[in-house]
Amino acid sequence: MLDKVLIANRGEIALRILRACRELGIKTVAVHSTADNTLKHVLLADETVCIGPPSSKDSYLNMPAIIAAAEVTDAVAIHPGYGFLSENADFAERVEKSGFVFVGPKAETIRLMGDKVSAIRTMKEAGVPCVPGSGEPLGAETELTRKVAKGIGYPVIIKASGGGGGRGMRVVHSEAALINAVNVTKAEALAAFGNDQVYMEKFLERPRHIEFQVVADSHGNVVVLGERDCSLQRRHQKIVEEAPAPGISDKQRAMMIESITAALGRVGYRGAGTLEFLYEDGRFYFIEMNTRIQVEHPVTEMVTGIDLVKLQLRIAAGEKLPFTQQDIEIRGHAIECRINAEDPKGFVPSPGPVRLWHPPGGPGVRVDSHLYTGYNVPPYYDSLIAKVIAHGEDRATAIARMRNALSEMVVEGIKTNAPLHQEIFGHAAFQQGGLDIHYLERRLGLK
Ligand code: MV4
Repeated sequence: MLDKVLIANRGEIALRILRACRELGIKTVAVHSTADNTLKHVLLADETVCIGPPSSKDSYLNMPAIIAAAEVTDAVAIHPGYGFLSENADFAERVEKSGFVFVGPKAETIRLMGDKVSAIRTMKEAGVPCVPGSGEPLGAETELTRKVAKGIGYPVIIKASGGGGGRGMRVVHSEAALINAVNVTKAEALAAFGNDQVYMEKFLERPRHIEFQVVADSHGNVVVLGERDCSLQRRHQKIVEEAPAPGISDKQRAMMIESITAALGRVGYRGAGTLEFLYEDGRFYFIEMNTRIQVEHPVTEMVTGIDLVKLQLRIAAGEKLPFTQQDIEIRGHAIECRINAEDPKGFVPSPGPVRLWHPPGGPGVRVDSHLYTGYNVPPYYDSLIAKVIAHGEDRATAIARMRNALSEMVVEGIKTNAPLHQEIFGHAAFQQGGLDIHYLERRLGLK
């Protein structure tokens, strides 16, 4: 097993990684900004290194500072968590060239999936269903671009190949607007990602967002751990996630697992990863792949009984997966609420001192949080302060447990979005399941 791991992140995921390390007998190094010396995992870590001022670009995104911290502490591996440098292929490469293990895929795989055109090509070639689209970058010949759009049928969406997660996209409803939209998206993509490649897809109007969790070891074994429905979101920020996705049949899941396994075997995938799909009218369409552990990984852990972060560390240490696809069983249903430090009216961040923190509990309830009474939520980073996860034998039980959990949770001193969650769970539409990605924004707009 790895001797010592440097945790290149903060907040709840840094604590989650620290706990996994402890279980495996791995020593821990916490790196943190000057605003974060009272973070719970920093207080618990075996060693700590301050890597810079509060601004992320000078601390959690500061590659030389992080690699230097690994050098002075004799860490053998770096876990990037999510966000920050987790999907930065140059960072993964520098980590490995400096002699450390990057807890994640090879740099070349991160690069392949970071380029959306090459990710889609890879999946399509292996038989993973993709959105009807250009299949390649749009060239300078406007006549051809018009022809491609006509073939797909309007509305279409223009996406930056270097984008993802909702950045660098533009919907086009008519041929009259097409070429200008392509040019504007290209210009924006060049400015934002240093890459002006764009591609075209059919725009799906009311899809759900369903993603498949995968794990693969460095010996060629790939296992798919089912799917999550993450459709409840606002401005590309997920709010509620659940597993399994309501209404997906075992047969359909099995077909998806087969093609995904083939695709990841072909690219020699290693580590944990997520394939994102849009799901509309009973069909899946691949859109992009994330090569990191995700915020919502606990719902998959609850229904499979597998600790994904420990597994990431085992894979990084060169171990084989301790199970096969046939061993995987989806047990019951799990739902996660992201609790953010923000005013539920207007979604304005609400940092500051936590006067009182009472996490919820009870059967099937899990709380992933770095909060403690007296902790001060800094204003510099994202506002996620806790994830409340409820598991039950079926979806109704998971919802009932989540409503109990939310009602007994106490956070004083800062505002949170818990009231928004309570409201969502009280709605018949949510209880029915299968809402599309625009549901929450439609509802918030109506109010
Ligand atoms: C789409 C789409 C409709 N049709 N692609 C946004 C985030 C990025 N991962 C892909 N996104 C979308 N791609 C086609 N062809 C609608 C979205 C989209 C979306 C997707 C998932 C979750 C939330 C979303 C919110 C708005 C738009």
